[in-house]
Amino acid sequence: MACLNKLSLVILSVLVLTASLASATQDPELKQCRHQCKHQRGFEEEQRQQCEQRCEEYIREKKHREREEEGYSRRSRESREEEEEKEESGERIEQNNPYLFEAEHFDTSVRTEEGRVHILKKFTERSKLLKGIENYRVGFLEANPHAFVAPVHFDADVIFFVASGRPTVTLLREEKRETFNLERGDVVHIPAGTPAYIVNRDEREKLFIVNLINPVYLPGEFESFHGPGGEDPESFYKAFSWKVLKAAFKRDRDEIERLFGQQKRGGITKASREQVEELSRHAEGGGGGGPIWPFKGETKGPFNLFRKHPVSSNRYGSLFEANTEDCKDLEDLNLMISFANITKGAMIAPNYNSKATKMSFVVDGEGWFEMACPHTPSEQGRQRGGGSAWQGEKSGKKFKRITGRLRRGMVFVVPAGHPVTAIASQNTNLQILCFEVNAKGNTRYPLAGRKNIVNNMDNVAKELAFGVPAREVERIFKSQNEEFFFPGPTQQEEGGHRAYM
Ligand SMILES: *[C@@H]1O[C@H](CO)[C@@H](O)[C@H](O)[C@H]1NC(C)=O
Ligand SMILES: [Cu+2]
Repeated sequence: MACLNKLSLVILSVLVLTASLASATQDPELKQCRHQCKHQRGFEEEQRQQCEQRCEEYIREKKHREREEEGYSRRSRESREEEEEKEESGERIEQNNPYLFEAEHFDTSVRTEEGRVHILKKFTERSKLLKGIENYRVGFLEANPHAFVAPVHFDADVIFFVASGRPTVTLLREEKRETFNLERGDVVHIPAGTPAYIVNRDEREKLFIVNLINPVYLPGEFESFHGPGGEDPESFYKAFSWKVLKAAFKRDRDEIERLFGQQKRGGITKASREQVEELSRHAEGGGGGGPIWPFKGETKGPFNLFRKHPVSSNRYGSLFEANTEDCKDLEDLNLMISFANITKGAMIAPNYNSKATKMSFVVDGEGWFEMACPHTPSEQGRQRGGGSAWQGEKSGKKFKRITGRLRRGMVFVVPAGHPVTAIASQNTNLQILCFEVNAKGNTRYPLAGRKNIVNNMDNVAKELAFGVPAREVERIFKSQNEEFFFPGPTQQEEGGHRAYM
């Protein structure tokens, strides 16, 4: 008892002490808290572990609180009630769904008054099923008008997609400096180790950049390295000894100390109008000003996804795509980037990727997705519309329906071969950016609509596969004439039960 009291006292003082140190970067609080647990005199191993556990719980709680306050993950009361209702009715659709991620699955890597960076945790922390994309991370940067993102390099290849705002990105490549004035829809590759800085030259619009990160050293893990700067973000120059710095710069310690002691405002700060103008003046132009699509092979540098003709478009939506044949950077990274703009109330054709695994980021809007997954054991059939022949009672193989509501800021993963569809809500377009890895030679197979796989089958094969005359197969598979975007399910068609939206 006495021992427990002592333990909680220590923890309390650790927390109070560290709470005052709370700052933006990769949770110094947690580090500090753990450190103190480790070096607490008279702690047994077990007590130490308990202490560390409490640290983690505290940080988790703190993060949760921060996000709640921010309203980033705020759900309307209504949708929560719906969810509960669904749970009661036994359909626990969003639970144990290892493919869907929301605010609580992101870590904060930078947060200042001018902006923030959040990175999704390593995929394999969530589920072994995501091992195939272990070496990729997804994140986003949000920053105010005229915000400046401090010079940094990563031990990772980074792909930026500009969802809003007008960033000027400068890359320091060997002896050359390359500056690009980017706009919505621009995609740029920052090769591993390349120092880069960004300013949002828009006066009114927030900058929102979605990024894909491909670490080059530790699988699935990467670090940011700030050199030019001071104390916050801390400069890596300061890790060297004074005698080394003095020799390297040929200046005395005082001067060096002064230079690296100034900047304390954090990784994202505010620039003045003049500074923004100066930074963007010598730009080479962004993807918008670049070569006209389609450009082949040798092209490097930014390009704009929306300047290319959509690969599919009708009144129900548009699909933009850049693949490994369009651009050298994408070829090198074996990556495809696509953007689906699904009109409100519409849906994307159920389809699957032959080789590529897709990490989808909801840039705007609401809706839901459904995916067939053979990897998790199917629960006893389905409550609704039960006893469907699709479920194939007799075969051992069962597909589980993976589904989840989608909102701005959420991520979902679609592994290769998995049939999937997404549906926009009745109120807003659903806009999804997809990073598709292992993209070389990928084919997208539609499962419904004009070009679906069944239409392409021999009549005899249709009869054998379905056990009915080919005509009857065609009645179903030739009825939908649209190609890739269709009118979505409506509430009436849902057959009496409540629609998700
Ligand atoms: C998505 O489509 C709507 C029209 O349905 C359009 O107003 C909007 O600009 C499109 N968004 C993008 C990013 O292309
Ligand atoms: Cu699966």
